[in-house]
This record gives sequence, C-alpha cells and structure tokens, in this order.
Amino acid sequence: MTKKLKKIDSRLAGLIKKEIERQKFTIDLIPSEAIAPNEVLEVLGSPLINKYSEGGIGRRYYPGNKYIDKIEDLAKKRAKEVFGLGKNWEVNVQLLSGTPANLAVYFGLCNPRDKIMGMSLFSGGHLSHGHPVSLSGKIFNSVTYNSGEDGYLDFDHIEKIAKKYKPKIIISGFSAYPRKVNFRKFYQIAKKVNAYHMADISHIAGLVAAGVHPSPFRYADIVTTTCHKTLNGPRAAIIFYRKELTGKIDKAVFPGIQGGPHNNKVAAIALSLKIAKTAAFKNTMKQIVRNARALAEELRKYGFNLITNGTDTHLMLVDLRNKNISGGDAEKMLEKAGILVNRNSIFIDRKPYNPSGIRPGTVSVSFRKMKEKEMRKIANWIADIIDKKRNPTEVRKEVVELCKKFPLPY
Ligand code: DSN
Repeated sequence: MTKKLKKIDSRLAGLIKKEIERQKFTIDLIPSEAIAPNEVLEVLGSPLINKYSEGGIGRRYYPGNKYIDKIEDLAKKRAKEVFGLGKNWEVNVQLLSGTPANLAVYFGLCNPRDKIMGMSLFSGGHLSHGHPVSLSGKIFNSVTYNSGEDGYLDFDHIEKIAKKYKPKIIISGFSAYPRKVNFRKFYQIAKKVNAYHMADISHIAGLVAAGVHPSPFRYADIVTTTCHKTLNGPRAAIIFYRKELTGKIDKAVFPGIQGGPHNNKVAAIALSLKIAKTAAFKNTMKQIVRNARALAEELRKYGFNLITNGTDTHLMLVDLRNKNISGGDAEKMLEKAGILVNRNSIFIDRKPYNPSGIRPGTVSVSFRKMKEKEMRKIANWIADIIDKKRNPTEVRKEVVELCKKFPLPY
C-alpha cells in the first residue's frame, strides 16, 4: 500500500493491511477462493475503471472507447481459445459476477414464470440455479433435482423430473459436487424435453481449461463461469453461448440486467486467460486435484465420512454426523486455528445456516505451492481439533509456521 493512501485514510489502510496479514497466515480451504496473481491485482486497480462503455465492441453509447474495444476483443478471443471453441460459439465477458451471469441467461432465454431446472441447494446446487430466495427462483418457476443418497448424480431421477416438468433450461454444474460431471447425459436429457442445457462451470473452469475435468462445450447450449475460482482471475464472469443465441444473451446482459461493464475486470479477465494457457497454470490445476485426493484420503484415515467416498475435483464434502459436531461448529473451531473451511449442506439437511457438513477444497493452498505432504499435515490438524479436541490456539502456531514456508505473492 502506498504512503499516500496511509496518509489520506489511515483507518482504511490499516484494515486492508490487517486483512492481507490474515490471508498470509491462514490456510484457506474454501474451494471457491483462490490467489489472484499480483498482475491481475494491478490491472484491477488500473485507471480503466474510470471509463464508461455501455454497449458492445464498436457500438458503445459513449465516446472514447477505442482501446476499451481492443481490450474487450482480446478477452473474448482468449476466452474462446482457452476452451478450444470455434466459430459456432460466442462469448460475453462483461458480467460482473456469477449470479448476474446466470440471471442474464434465464432473462435472455425465458419469459417470467417459465420453468428452469437445477440441482437443489442441499444436494450441492447454487442459489442462482432457482432457489426460492434468489431472483432466479422468484421470477422463474424453478424445479429441482437432488443427488442420489450415495451423493452421485442420479440421471434416472434427473430425466424423470425433466420429463414431468419440461423446463426451458436444465442447469448442470454445482457448488459442492466432488465428482466429474457427465455433461453428455445432461445434454441427452435436455434434448429429449426440448430444453436448453446450461453448464455452470464456475467451480471447475480452471480444471476444464487445463484438461483435468471433461469439457461441457460439446454438450451445452450455454456455459457460464466465474473467473475468480479455479480460473484464478478477477471477481467477474463469462457467458459462452451458441451462435444461434446471439442477440438474446448480449441484450439480456446489457441493457437487461447490467449497465456499464467494469473495464478493469474485462482487462483482468484477458490477463487471467493468458495465464490459464501457461504450463505453470496447467500444472497447478493437476496439483489441485492431486492435493484434493491426498486430503480426502487422509481425512478418511481419520474416520471422516466423505460424500461419494472421495473426490475427482478440487473439493470434497465431509459428512460430520459421525463426529457429533455440526458444520458450523467445526468451521468455528478450525477458524481459531487459522484453517478456513466453510460449512456446507449435505443431502439430509434442510437448514443451510448450520448444516451437517464441511466443504474443504485445495485451490488456494495449491496456488501457494503446497503439495500432498502439506495436505496430510492439514488433515492431521483437522482430526486433532475435531476428534481429539486439541486446543485450536495451539495448532494456530504450527499453521503460522507452515504459512511462512509457503508465502503469498503479496
Ligand atoms: N459462493 C460461491 C461458493 O462458495 O461456491 C458460489 O457463489
């Protein structure tokens, strides 16, 4: 932080410094959080934020967008390149975040009260996939499917619900699903009921880009993703859509639900997509999965029950019922030790505020260059705190020492 900032607002500067210190000495296992490179932070803090550019490339409602057009074009081209897309796909990079991206798709393709179908929150779906507290569930008529009791997607059940309700859009892609998603099956079901298939790959976009998770593009009409999870970019989102949907999606984004794009974010998307093509990024994606497997295996050795007994991705879902502790209490105890794991519903839950599970992930720790050995240590600390009731403040000191060995880039 600059001396000037400290001078004009020492209180804010102090709080930002404290948050940076907190990040430095915390093991972050929240699977939706990552560590954006310093260069992405630099672009986000650039004067691009000063420019208004409502509209699209070459058709803005403000003058002075010569360079902004080129930046947006770069982001769009790179988005298609990273996911290997040809001429039959279009892309919108103006989305402020994931929920607006999903709303724009529904708004573009549906009329109010049309049916959309996504996985229930309790099975690992997302609020913006039609939950009644979200606009997606208030404006549209939402129907949900659940995971099977073994935690896996149950395609017979999904097909049954799709045939019963005939939704306009079927949503695949989840916030808390630890296994690879079979996008082909979603596509086949969607086509049987004449629905669009929208894949929300926010959690796994980096894994897809690196070829570590199957790509949805062959089997989807629309793909949405945030940029700040495994993709490790700015807090923003992208919508990919088949060319025949041109017009509908862009108009839904602007003027439908957004005003001027945040050009600093668009530029940061362009940069993070360039980084996503590097060998280093791909290696990190592979390590995220290896680390998740190591953490999952070690937790199982300590008697933790994992939904589906493991993971293929960056996250796992731990059912804490046999440990006699709620997800909320586990979250609080681990936070005292400097280990951040967020509480999460499992399929038997109906109260999201204090559910029966936690959702550890390995994104942030892998960007920090931790490997399997460190995952085993972290599992050991989790077991010590939750099982053996070891004092978290004692563990905290060891956590700080580990964090010092794997410094953040800022
Ligand atoms: N909040 C994100 C997550 O944690 O999965 C999704 O929006």
